[in-house]
Amino acid sequence: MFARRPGRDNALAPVGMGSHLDSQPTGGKYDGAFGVLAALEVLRTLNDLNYETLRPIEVINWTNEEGCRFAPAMLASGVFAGRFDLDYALARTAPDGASYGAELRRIGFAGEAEPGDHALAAFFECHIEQGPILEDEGKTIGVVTGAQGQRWFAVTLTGEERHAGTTPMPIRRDALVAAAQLVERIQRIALEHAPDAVATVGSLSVFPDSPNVIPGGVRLTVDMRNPDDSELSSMKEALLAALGEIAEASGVAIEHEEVWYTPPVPFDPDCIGMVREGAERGGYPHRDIVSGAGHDAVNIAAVAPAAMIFIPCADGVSHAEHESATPEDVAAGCDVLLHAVVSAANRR
Ligand code: HGY
Ligand code: MN
Ligand code: MN
Repeated sequence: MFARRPGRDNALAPVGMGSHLDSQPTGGKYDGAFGVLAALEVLRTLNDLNYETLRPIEVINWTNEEGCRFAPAMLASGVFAGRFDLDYALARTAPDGASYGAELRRIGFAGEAEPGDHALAAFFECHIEQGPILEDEGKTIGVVTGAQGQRWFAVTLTGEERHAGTTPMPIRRDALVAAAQLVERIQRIALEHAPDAVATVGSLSVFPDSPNVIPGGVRLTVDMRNPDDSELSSMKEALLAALGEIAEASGVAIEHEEVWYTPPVPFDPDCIGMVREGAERGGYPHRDIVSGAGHDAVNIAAVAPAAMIFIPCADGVSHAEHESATPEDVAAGCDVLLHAVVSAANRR
């Protein structure tokens, strides 16, 4: 969704700013929404000041950033940036069977624009850090220099459903026991790739999910991340080795699909500089930081100069309902966004 404010020369490509409005099942009020509202606040401020930029500027809301209902994450910005084709994205289905395309049509979000025919001169995204670094260091602004790489997997374990009371332990092929061993191995892979690796099994379903049936099937997700691409590959290799070892030892069949790979992405040095100038001009304590979370700006960086502005969040908590940020930090983020966007929009 693009909301456009004309500039003096509307033949020039616009400067975009925004984030996403979708959330997690127990998400907070700031992840995504802060970035879209900050962009709207910049627009309103420019209108209040009757200030005209050379280039048009646009407030952008990217749909399906979280990827928890329709995997993978950052789906719409990925289509915009040509990292996913449109048919692939529209066909993505949720656990309840709904397709992304049908849902977009149902809520009136299915636009007619062709992906790729909307040039951006630059893109800036304001976001809470979603981690503890800025708060721990007493910094108000994170000058985001890039984002770490991610690999997502869907793993299916198939054992044998049998009676929980009559089946002797040695002959069982219990998919949930194999899955439990895998979850522990995945955590060990991250710890073995310290200090920067992270890995999470965030979703796990058991079939037939009955108290007195030995689980015949388990489906689980793996989210692996690392700022270093070769380390991320090494984590993937360790995962594949673990799948083979556990399948061999347990007699449970294990299949996996690599759902998504996004490499570490550096942001644009000029845009980073405009963010840093905005922080300095506002007198905000700031530091460079690499994003641990994925963001739409990471996809947009493939087709336009992009950068991000972080503000602290309480205890570094995000993807949880008690996620919060202070009004002062939110205002500082809006202020730096204003300066970065105006600086970019006044460049021919
Ligand atoms: O998962 C992420 O990094 C983002 O918050 N969607
Ligand atoms: Mn987000
Ligand atoms: Mn998020």
